[in-house]
Parts: sequence; structure tokens; C-alpha cells
Amino acid sequence: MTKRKHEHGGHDHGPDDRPPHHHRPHDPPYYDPNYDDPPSHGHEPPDNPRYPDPRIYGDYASKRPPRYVPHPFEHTCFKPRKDDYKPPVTCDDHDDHDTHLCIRKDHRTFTVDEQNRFLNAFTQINTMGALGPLVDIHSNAIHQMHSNPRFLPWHRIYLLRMEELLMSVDPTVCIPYWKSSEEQAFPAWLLGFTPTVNIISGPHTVTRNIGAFATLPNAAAVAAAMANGTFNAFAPALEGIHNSGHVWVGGSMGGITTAPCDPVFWMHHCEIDRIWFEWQAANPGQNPALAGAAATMDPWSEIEPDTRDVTALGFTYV
Ligand SMILES: [Cu+2]
Repeated sequence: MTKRKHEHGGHDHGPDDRPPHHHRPHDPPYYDPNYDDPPSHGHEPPDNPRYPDPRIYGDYASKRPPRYVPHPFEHTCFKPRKDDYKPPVTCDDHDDHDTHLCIRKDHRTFTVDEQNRFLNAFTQINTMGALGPLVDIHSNAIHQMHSNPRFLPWHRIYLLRMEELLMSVDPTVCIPYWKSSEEQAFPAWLLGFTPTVNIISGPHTVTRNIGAFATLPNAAAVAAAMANGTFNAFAPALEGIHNSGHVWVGGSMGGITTAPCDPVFWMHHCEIDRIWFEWQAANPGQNPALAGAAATMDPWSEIEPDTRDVTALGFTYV
């Protein structure tokens, strides 16, 4: 007998009387995973790795995230109020909680330490890859967050998610507001800060084109918007003022898909939200008329009534 069987455990190793080996089949010298029964790592991978945390990214963290719907062509750039335009008007398109109450302050009251903490937290969440996906939520028109009564409540939740993200790396950080109508100037301490954010279309480096394409609405324009006694009149007036702020900063801020890459986006929206907060106090009971699916601030689960009380949401304005 000359052939050896490729079987172990048999006893017919040879014609002689040597005792049989009892070694087990040896393991290959490389890792040979058992694909049928993979070892448990003790946790499940996220459903959607780009959006790992449902607390921040809402429905995007599921296996069936919201469908992507591009904004209609004429709505991909923010439009200022007609009276704020400076000709020529073009779109500057280059490349394409917990129990802690956040006290949102005027950025002009910030100490250098507070400025640095805000920018460092912003840089950290960007480096973590957490900011890009949040920006991308803003570029998905399926959420219907502009030019309708969802504008104010939706962005209130959006800001809150950003604030929660910032607080996850530095719990002392709250988003400051930029009272542009009063300042008539860009926050000087942001001028040198132009981060690159990995958004869905690729890396985007923040650009600005300050003051080139609009004037900044002044205090009188804000007062005129505030004078509206119904939500349906007030909200579009404030959204128009908001649009002009976007166009006035220009560059990244001028496009819906890139605007939240600029930290001034959050400070600008913080001011818009603060104006709404003040208006709410002066006009109790005036709320957006939203019902059914329109009342849900998708991709998050908050519904419109949840957005009315900022203190209940975890922040306030001073
Ligand atoms: Cu927006």
C-alpha cells in the first residue's frame, strides 16, 4: 500500500505496526474565517455607516434612509429679497440632549476661549466625518424645509442636532447668534476659518464672497417682519431676510447644498431662530399650520408642536 488517504483519524496509515498518529487536522497558517458562522464582535454594524447615530441623523441611520430628491434648479441657490439685490445677481457656484440648557449668546460677547471652543468643536466633528452627513441632510429637498411653513420649525431642529453634535465633543459649546441686521459686518473671528467638509459630492472647501451680491437686511427690515401678527405673514418675511444673509455672505453660503459647511450658517440660522423666539413671545398661540406628514420634522421624529418651546428643546437665548 503506497497511497495515503487524505483523512485523519483513520488507522490505516501504513503497512507496518507503528502506532497511529492522533493529531487533529492542523489549522491553516492563515486566518480562515468560518463564513457560515462568523464570530460575534458583540455589536451590530450601523445600518447606514455614513449616518451611524439615529439621534443626530434621524431616519438616515436606517437601512432605508430617505430617498434623495434634488432641489429644483431655480431653488438650488438662496434668493435674497428683491430689494436686497445688487446687480448682477448670479449664483456663486464653484465646483460643483439632556438636562443641560444651552445658553445661546450673541457672538460679540464671546471670549477668545469661547470662540476657540466653538471652532475646535466644529473642526472635531468635521474631522470625525460627522459634519458632512449633517450638511447633506440639508441638501435633500425631500425634507421640504424651504419656502413653506416648515422653514422655521425644521431649521430649529436642525440647529439643535448640530448643537448636540458640538456638545458631544465639548459640552460647553452652544451655537452663538450673529445679529447681522445690527452688525452689518461679518464676524471677524471667522474670516480665517474656511474648513473643508466631505459632503456627498466630495470635499468642499468653504468660500465666501462677502457683500458682493446683496445688502444685509437692516434692523428696520427685521422690525417690519416682526410686526406681522400671523405666522403665515411673519415666516415668509423672516425667510426672505434669512435668504439675503445667505447671499450677502456668498460663496458656500449661497448654495443650499454647501451652506451648512460654513460655521456662519449656524450662527446666521441661530439669529433667525432667535428672532422667531422673540416673535413667539409677542404673538402667543401663533403657530405654523402643519398637519399630517408635513408636521413631522423629518428625518427626525419631532413634530411641529415639539418645536414651539425652545426651553423644552434644551436651549434659550440671552
Ligand atoms: Cu436651510
